[in-house]
Amino acid sequence: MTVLIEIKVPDVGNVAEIDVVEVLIQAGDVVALEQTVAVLETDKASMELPSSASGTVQQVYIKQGDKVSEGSLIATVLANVDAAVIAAPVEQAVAAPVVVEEKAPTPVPAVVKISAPAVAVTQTDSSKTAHASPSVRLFARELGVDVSRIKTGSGRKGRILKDDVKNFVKKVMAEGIVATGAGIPSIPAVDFSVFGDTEIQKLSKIKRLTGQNLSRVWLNLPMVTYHEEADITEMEAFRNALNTNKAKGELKITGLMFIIKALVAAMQQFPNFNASLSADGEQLILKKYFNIGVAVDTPKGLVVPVLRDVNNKTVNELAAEIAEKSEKARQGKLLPADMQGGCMTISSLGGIGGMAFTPIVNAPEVAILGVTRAKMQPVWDGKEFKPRLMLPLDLTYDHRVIDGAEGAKFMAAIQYYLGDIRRLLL
Ligand code: CAO
Repeated sequence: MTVLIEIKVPDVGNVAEIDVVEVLIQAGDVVALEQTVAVLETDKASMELPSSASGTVQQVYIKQGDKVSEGSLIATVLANVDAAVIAAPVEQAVAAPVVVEEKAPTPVPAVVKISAPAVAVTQTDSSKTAHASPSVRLFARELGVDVSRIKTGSGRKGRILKDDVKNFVKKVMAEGIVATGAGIPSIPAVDFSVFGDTEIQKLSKIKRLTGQNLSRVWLNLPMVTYHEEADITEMEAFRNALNTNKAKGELKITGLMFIIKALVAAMQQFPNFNASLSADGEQLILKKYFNIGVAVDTPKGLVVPVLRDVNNKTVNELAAEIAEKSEKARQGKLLPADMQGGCMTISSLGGIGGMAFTPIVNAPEVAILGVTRAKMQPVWDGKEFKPRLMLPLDLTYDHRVIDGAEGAKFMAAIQYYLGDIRRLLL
């Protein structure tokens, strides 16, 4: 025997007007018991209206945007009594809907705030028009997601499903981490054209990658920069003598080659500088090889070719290798392998100028040596001022690995070797 069952709006507690947010059935559809047939919403609550029988929808009496009240007819379902399971007497075929309390906007969960700054975490009015069921809305609210920001869902007719909310969060987290490093608030966008003419230039790939890497290091490493000067008067005299004796076309020696040698000698004395922290921060990996990265300025941005086994190379060999690699770098011909395996990096701005700066560690290395322009200065020797060529040095280190005293001693060692480069032979 078949019976016609009426699905009506149940008692939702003295509410005169209930909005029909969504109608999920149409005449001819086969519905199952408890299947959601419509989504209704009041000022305070949102509910999925379940079917009180299984059978074929004969007629639907509402459409999206309608206003209904308790007892309004939603649809009729033709049910076979033998086969159908009827949840309530036909007269009151209005099984209690799942009511989801519409609370005040969910407070921002801390985890979402940290990892996904770009997500609007407050419930906005526009979210009410999003095509999602109350349970999905509730789920989204719990994650601090404004469902209206999910443009289309993967459900029927673009309906937003739980998986769509999850995917949205994953995407925003990934973007947030890349863009801002650790979920810190991003810099607001400004329309500069309001203030005058502007031109948009795309960042080079090197600049974009360097930027991401530097932000990552900046956010992960507690860094300290220690400044010192080395007296390179004698070293400079030796270097000039070397260069004067060079034949035309032979590579000139710059101070950088001696600085690299002095740095490696100091690293041999202080092995913690030739190390990396394990990813979990629990162990120090000490390296037995001495590869030094040299920051090279190129038209497309900063690159760091690595000079290998510097401890076994002569100053002339280093000069040739730096010339070759910096040329390759400027022509954009360095291979990834040329830039891997560094133990410490030198960033020398001495050819340009400067008094001091704070270089950023090229992690997972634990320290970087910055160099700026050497200058003749009056230096007090205990009896009188003498003109000395002083080279400013800046040592930035990862304070989780290197403590202040060790940093100062390491710098003193570099100073010592540069003060008299014959000490490098000892
Ligand atoms: N004090 C005084 N003079 C210096 C000096 C210093 N600290 N360092 C270099 N000079 C002089 C050199 O002796 C050379 O003089 P001459 O022309 O009279 O021979 C001149 O400056 C140019 O040197 P250079 O920079 O070409 O050579 P270098 O060996 O010192 O450096 C390289 C090579 C590849 C490191 C450099 O060319 C370079 O690219 N530096 C930029 C690195 C950089 O951008 N760092 C910033 C990183 S943080 O954003």
